[in-house]
Amino acid sequence: MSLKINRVTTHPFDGQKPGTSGLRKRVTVFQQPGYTENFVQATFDAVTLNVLRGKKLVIGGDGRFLVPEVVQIIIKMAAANEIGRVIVGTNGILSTPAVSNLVRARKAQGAIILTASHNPGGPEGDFGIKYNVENGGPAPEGVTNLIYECSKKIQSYSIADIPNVDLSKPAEHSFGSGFAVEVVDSVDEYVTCMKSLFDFAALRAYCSDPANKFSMLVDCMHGVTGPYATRIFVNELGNASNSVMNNIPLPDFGGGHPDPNLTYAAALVEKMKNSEHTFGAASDGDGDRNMILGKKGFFVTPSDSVAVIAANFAHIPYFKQSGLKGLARSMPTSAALDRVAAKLNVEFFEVPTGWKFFGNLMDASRLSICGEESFGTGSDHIREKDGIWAMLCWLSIMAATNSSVEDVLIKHWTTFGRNYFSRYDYEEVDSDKANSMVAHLQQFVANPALLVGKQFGRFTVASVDDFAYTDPVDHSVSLHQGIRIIFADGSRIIYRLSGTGSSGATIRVYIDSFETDSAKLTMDAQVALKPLIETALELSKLTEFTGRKEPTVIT
Ligand code: G16
Repeated sequence: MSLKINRVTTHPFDGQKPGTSGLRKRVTVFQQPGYTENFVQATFDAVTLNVLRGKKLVIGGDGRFLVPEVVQIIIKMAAANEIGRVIVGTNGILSTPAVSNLVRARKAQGAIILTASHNPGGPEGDFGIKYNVENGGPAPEGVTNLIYECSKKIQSYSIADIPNVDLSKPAEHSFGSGFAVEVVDSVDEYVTCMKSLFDFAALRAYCSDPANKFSMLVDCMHGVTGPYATRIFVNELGNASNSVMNNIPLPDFGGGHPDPNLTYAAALVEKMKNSEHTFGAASDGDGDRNMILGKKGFFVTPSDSVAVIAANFAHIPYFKQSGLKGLARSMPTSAALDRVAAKLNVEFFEVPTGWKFFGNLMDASRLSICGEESFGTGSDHIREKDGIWAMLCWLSIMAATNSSVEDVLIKHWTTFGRNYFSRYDYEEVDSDKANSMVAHLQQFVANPALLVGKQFGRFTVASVDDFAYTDPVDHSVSLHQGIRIIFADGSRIIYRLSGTGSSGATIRVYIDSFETDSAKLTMDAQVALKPLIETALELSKLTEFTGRKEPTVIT
């Protein structure tokens, strides 16, 4: 029996251009009649004909407001667009890493992820839709550009006349002759994957041995990771049930901002300061970001975290077996990882901001571990960054070396030197003002002689450019990925506009400075970087252009 398909007339909406990671807008924007359907149809138009027709599509969301309704819409539109099978998590919930894993484990041809990541949720918050390709990673720019082109030309969308599917428990639902919906447990396949990468028995022994005085606290920030963290850290590794906090996913994340950094995960930092927990961690709304803390809230920057994981790769069974193929970081991420790559003598890549840029390198077997300053760390086990994976890496290193987080990091700095790093975010700046500031900085790119050779305290400008990247695998070129002022000693100031905000512009200023003096390895980063931060603000005239005196977030 064939399904009844309705073809609904529509008109294009402005601005359906995917950003750094999918289309992210206010919930109220997605609630406009036809807005969500248009973007989903544009996605299918861009990819179904040659990729998805008759094949498998994974759908999962981070549990935020609007996910249940949009999952049902996508299922009906998938049926109408002749997709063969939809694999969806229970209640439509899957973390972003779990989606990536499912695509790969089940050999699906693509996925739609419903998340605005770390952006707040609820009726007044943000929503997002992102398309991932058959390697399990975010669609490359060629695909997202095509989706945008389709969104500008759309005249109608197709939706099947089928009832809402019961997503409350794992089951198989068939419709007509060629369409099925498979509801799967949201956590099972992901746990299987983690067990294949880490030695769970050794980790359980480490966590539960009183001699180690180990105690952990993971803040799920009411995002999607609650059920994953509880299953892994409590049920599998035997930690106390209160080792996981805010572990019930909520549509509005409990009114919080589910971004695991020192500002928005302040509750965890406070609890760590006032307790004897030896390991702290937080993850974001969709479970791909992570923050690592040691005793009393000792902070590990994401740039250091990926460098430490890479330097200790042999303590992680997956890498011990498969070896280390190569390392990579996004351009604004500190150069701590570069030093590890040089020491281990493995290939190293610097890519633009955006996890999608790592996928090609992994598919070409040239990349094992990568990370970004934006609290993203991951490996080629999947094609998304993976918060819980990063926590398990740290646990594995602590268990294998019987060291605290602080000891691991200080030993790393002593061996490699320390890259002091900080990022200043100015959120929801008026877009015209932000663009004027960028135009001002572009003068230096156009005419580097204005700055090159100039001295700012102990820093001499060596070069100025606007970062461009040529993918070593498919040779695609990505221009305008951030303005860099590079100093003679390798220190850097970088300016970028975020591609993940939902209103106005977010200006990001990144500061990276290398220190080898053993007496200066454990300074407060803000103190160590003060002169360079002041130079960054002076050169950009940020306050003059935007009126902002203080950043919204400092990491
Ligand atoms: C996304 C991307 C990351 C990127 C981050 C910040 O993360 O996947 O690769 O680093 O945004 O991007 P921007 O600086 O443009 O805001 P997520 O966790 O938001 O999906």
